Amino acid sequence: MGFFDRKKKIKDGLEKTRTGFFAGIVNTLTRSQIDDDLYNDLEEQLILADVGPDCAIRLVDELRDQVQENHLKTGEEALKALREIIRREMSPTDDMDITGKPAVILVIGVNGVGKTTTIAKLAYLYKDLEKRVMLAAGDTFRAAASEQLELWADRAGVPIVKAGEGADPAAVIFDAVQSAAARGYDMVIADTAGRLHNKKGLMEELSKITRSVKKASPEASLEVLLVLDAITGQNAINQAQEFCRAAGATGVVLTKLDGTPKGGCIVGVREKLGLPIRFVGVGEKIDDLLFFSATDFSEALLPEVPSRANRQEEL
Ligand SMILES: Nc1nc2c(ncn2[C@@H]2O[C@H](COP(=O)(O)OP(=O)(O)O)[C@@H](O)[C@H]2O)c(=O)[nH]1
Ligand SMILES: [Mg+2]
Repeated sequence: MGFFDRKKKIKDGLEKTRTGFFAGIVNTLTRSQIDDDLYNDLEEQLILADVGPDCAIRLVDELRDQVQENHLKTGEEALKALREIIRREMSPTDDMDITGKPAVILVIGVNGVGKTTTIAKLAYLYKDLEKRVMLAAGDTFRAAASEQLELWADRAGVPIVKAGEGADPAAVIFDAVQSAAARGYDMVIADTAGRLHNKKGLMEELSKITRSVKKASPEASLEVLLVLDAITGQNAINQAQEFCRAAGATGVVLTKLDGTPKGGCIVGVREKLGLPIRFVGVGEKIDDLLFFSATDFSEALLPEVPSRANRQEEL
């Protein structure tokens, strides 16, 4: 995907969020004087945008500090400062580890959040980057889950390893990793069942899967991506905290951002879960997944006010 396509996708994907609460934030910042009322309004709007109460308070505190320290006078300056604070907040400190041979990505999360769809999108995205990708149908709880993934594998044009209903997910993933290693594939992306609400069961299942990945190929790297549904916002984050501690997730995929005005939860996710956001889902189609970029997203959430930007260009 080219630069302009990507920018457009981010903008379109965040349409509801951008034109909703975040437009209110931009308005508040650029229409009023910087005073206590403004900070109060801002805090309220950040909470409405589903950034989360703790995060909203901290963002506003930090903005207040910066306004004082840097003697910011205008709303535009405050807007720019807030954009930068949010960018920093969302920035991952490292890259995903896909250095292994193969690089294994295990996708976890509760039912309905978009795991299977996300796997198809990941396959499509990495295939486009010239990676040889194989899928593993590790959701063996329902036969329909493997069939759904197989349809997506066909669409993305990648092979899939699957087994019958009720098969051991660790065994399916073992087979996929072994076969990928033997055939020189770069990547294995594995589905899992979303039924594991029980912490102990989840932990055992996932550590078994982790062991079988290493057993299948000592050269393999492993990322565990936790998929969260942006429509459920802060609720999803609260539920995810336990789930993610138990599962040893290494990153987050936030899906369905296109379907909610409360996309502010992307800002709170990193802080609450202590995990970097790696990808963002912005639709149901196979190319509706974006690599997460803190810069692109902070700019899309809090765009410059056009009239002022134009005026500055004219000067
Ligand atoms: N609008 C939108 N829908 C999505 C997105 N990702 C997944 N979905 C939809 O969410 C539903 C559940 O997805 P699925 O992958 O089956 O979830 P799973 O149970 O976690 O595997 C499907 O109808 C998907 O089309 C997204 O980024 N945007
Ligand atoms: Mg599924």
